[in-house]
Amino acid sequence: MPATIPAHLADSPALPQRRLDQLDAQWRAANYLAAAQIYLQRNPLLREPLRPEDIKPRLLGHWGTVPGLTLVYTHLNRLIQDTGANVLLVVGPGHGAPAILSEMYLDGSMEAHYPQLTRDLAGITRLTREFSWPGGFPSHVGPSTPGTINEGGELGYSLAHAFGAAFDNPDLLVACVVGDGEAETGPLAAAWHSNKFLNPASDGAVLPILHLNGYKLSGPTIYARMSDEELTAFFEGLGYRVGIVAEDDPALAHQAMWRALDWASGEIHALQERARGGEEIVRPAWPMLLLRTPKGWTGPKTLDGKPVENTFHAHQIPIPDPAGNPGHLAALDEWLRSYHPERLFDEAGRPAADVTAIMPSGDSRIGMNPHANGGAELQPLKLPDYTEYAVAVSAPGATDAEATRHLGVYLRDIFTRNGDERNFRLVCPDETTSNRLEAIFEETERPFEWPLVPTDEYLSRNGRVMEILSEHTCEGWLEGYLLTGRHGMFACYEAFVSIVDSMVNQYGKWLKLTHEIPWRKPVASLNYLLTSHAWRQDHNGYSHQGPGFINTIMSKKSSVARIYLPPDTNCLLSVADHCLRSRNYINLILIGKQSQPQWLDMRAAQEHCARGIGVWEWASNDAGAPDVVLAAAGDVPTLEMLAAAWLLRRDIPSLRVRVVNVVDLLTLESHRDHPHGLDEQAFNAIFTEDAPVVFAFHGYARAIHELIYHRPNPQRFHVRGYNEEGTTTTPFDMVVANQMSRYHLAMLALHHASRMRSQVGALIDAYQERLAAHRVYIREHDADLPEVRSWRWSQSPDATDAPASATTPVDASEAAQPRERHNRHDRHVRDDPADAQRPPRPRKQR
Ligand SMILES: Cc1ncc(C[n+]2csc(CCOP(=O)(O)OP(=O)(O)O)c2C)c(N)n1
Ligand SMILES: [Mg+2]
Repeated sequence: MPATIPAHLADSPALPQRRLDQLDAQWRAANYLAAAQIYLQRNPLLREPLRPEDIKPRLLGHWGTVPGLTLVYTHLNRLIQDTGANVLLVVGPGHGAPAILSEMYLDGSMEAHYPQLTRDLAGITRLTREFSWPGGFPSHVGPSTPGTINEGGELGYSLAHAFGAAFDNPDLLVACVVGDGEAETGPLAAAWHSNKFLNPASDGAVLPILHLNGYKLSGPTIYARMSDEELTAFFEGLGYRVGIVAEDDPALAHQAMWRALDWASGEIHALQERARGGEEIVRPAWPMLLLRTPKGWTGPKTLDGKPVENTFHAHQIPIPDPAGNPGHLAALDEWLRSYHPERLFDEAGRPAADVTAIMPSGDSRIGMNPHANGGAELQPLKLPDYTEYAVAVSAPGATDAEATRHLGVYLRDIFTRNGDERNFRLVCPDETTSNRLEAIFEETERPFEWPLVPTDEYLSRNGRVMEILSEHTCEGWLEGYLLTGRHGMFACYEAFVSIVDSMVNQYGKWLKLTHEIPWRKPVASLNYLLTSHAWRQDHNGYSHQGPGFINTIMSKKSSVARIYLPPDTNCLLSVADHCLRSRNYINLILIGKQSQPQWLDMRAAQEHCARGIGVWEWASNDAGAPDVVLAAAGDVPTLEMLAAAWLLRRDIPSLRVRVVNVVDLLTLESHRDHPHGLDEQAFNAIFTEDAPVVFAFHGYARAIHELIYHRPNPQRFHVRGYNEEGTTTTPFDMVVANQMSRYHLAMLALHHASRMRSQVGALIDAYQERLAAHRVYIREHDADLPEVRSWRWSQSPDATDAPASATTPVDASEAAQPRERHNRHDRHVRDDPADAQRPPRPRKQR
């Protein structure tokens, strides 16, 4: 089998001229309509002479990529018509929306979704006018474009989306146009390796088409300047079989493209037949196409004496000023009429028979492919009863457990229950075992289609846990999987999920827009499970500490964003069940994988999670009127806050302390801004209107200030969170370094609880002394103080519990030195400049 299409072409029989002419008619009609969308606000078929007033006031759109995209689309239509292929098209250069809209207009897919876009003069007038027009169609392919799952604005994600769509869709052929500029991006570069994960027996096929039109926005592309030999070697090295279509004569290009698609389709079927017949195929060599056509092909060759076609000048608006420059108007007129619109549309403005002759019908049309509107296809997951996975908690803090290990068992059973449907996948950058989810591997494994060796673990040809050390690819796969109507979860180290910040920005926009498009049905939510989080990077240290993804998700539309910080295992199970049932959200779940005390039995966890926030009465002694509220969001903050409450109850029992726990972070926001936000009454019932609040937070403190800024007396919230202090150190030293330790929190509470101020000096000194002892101890023992390690919640700490200053004897002279050295971390709370600016406010009379 020759590697390239030109060699393969030589001995092919001639193609039928009539159908080639029809393909060309469709292609020219689509190109014409695309140019008309960019330029014309009236007179769309040039039935009158072109005048300046026909030109849109603002010329917004991308011409350069269009003719290549229409060539691909036209020929996929031919393939569908001839073979019945079930084709989903993913368009990387989505800025070429006019190409896609034109084709979908011509085959009636647009009219099926937007009834005003009739296939006649009125419809054409609307289509051309509404493109890049306020309230009309955006200039990029996106949620409002039928048949698409890829927002083409931010380049780089097409190929990962395409593979995500193909997983577990054995009958689907996903054709994916990759821009040669787009191919330079990191995410796209990693996604070529998706072929190592696509099983020819149980998955669909992806046909990548690298569109080498030579240029990006203002410069040449790397790939286009590589020779055919270099590109062939490169992609064969990646495991593909390479077909090349390289023509700038349209007649020859049609023949080459026709043959290229027949070749690729034949290769795909041959692979699938072998695999589906039971053969184990190692290194399945899927076909891909290199398509070399000029940028801005069939557009103006020159303008004002300078070349346009086949240069980057063709990228957007090849003729910039037809309304103001008569020479430009004439050039546009000549260009548009070169397609002969009078032959492509009849008197009534309907596409001519030849234009639509090679177009599929019904759901076979690319614009009508049901997989592109995945919500309409979505089957709910069969979820086990999560309460059966509960950790028994006889009393708060009595049991320790590793939350994700328990979740792993629950997820394993989700894989089992949905084994026939094959509609659930976990994506993860090489961390499933590290994240302690390995119970999943009792049911399924990690797929890999390249050679396996006997020492591999949990690797098979057909697993459902998608591991590649590319967060971009994980995210792209999952997005493609979800948007085609399936379910999944992305388990990731907290610090490194920020690699996909930009992708989740785009996904959030996609979801926000789909809420506004009636025909887009809700898809399963995008669920992140972030474990291995900032506070417990005991051996990885500072580089692995970064809780900023919370801020990323917080910035998303309230119709989309949900953030959960379950404090223990039973809460995690409840939250996970909720998220897997939900639709159209981005759910962020944050919890550590380490063994930690468990606070709530399942019934209490269910109630707590249903409310999202609550007073933990069992830890409070406020008698309805707290001197101070101690709030926490996150597992480590919850532990420290409970220990702080315990210290205060032990050491100053007359201080009235209320303990609040937040699972659903966005309950803190106003109900006016977020549907989960508490109303004033509910918020004040928890936090009061005026009591000082000490808040321990998993992430950056400012996130809490942002959420509560409009609540009564927001300056009474004293938040401690991750403050970019850390290293490879003990767990307790992390909270000390960031001033979120139990001692820091207790001192903050003492400082702000004005009723007790005269009595707290000695206690603050005692807590400072424990911090000094901590510093000495960890440097000597490489472990936390015994009093910290062995601390457990007890309902009534009393005098039998050793006083804070005496739990571990430390030589006072030893303690003094490090205190000097490390006071950067452990400044007395009263030295904190932020708090110095906020004197405690006088309490209101009740
Ligand atoms: C990640 C990203 N970076 C930059 C841009 C700005 N941009 C829009 S189009 C474009 C050039 C794209 O070139 P290519 O992929 O070759 O597409 P085509 O030539 O088909 O237009 C650039 C850089 C973008 N949309 N996305
Ligand atoms: Mg290009």
